[in-house]
Amino acid sequence: MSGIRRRTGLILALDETDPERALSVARSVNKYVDAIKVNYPLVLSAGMEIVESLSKFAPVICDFKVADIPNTNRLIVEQVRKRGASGIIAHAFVGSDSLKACVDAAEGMDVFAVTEMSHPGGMEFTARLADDLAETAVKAGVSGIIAPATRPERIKHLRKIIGELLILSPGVGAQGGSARSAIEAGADFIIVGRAIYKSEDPEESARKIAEEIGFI
Ligand code: OMP
Repeated sequence: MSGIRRRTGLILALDETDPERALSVARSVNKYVDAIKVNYPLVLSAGMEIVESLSKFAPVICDFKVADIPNTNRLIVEQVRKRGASGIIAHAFVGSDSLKACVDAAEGMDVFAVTEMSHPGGMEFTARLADDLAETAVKAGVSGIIAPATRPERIKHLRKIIGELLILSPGVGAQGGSARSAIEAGADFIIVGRAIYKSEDPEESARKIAEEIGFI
């Protein structure tokens, strides 16, 4: 079960480093997104306060790709939870104990585990390990996994391993993937960054992608 409700199926990856612009993009695309994902670029420029500010528009997922020993992972997840985030992204390659530590510390917040990464370098190591990473994620009790929209056939394959868990899929637009193909392959949510926040009209770009996803 996840705390993020699917309405449009679109998650905004807000990697904008100007805090004012980040808030203005969030405000304008608000009605087309089910969650906002923040990563280091924005948090390092705006501070963790941005999580609370963005939560007014949509549930926030902290994409910190947590990848450490269990104790450090737990401490990170606790801090993120205290800031009111709804979800956190962690790496599974550090091992089942580390990933489980994230789930245990999440207390209702969603944990999403990275499997095969969407960029070309994702083929070098993560693709080879993706099946094991997905299995580890299931056993750890995560809410879902991150799988590449740039390789829809891999979404289809990973779906067989994770069953009903959620698939969040980045790589649409700037990385060349298509929202429709990822959804048809079995993704539940599409993660989109530059094609929205760098667009001259973020609201219209978000609307078009939400329409392509097809849940509204
Ligand atoms: P755009 O390429 O600008 O749409 O952004 C994609 C977003 O998804 C960025 O925030 C990435 O950090 C993130 N991402 C990937 O692109 N590929 C992955 O394999 C995993 C992630 C992620 O964990 O969200």
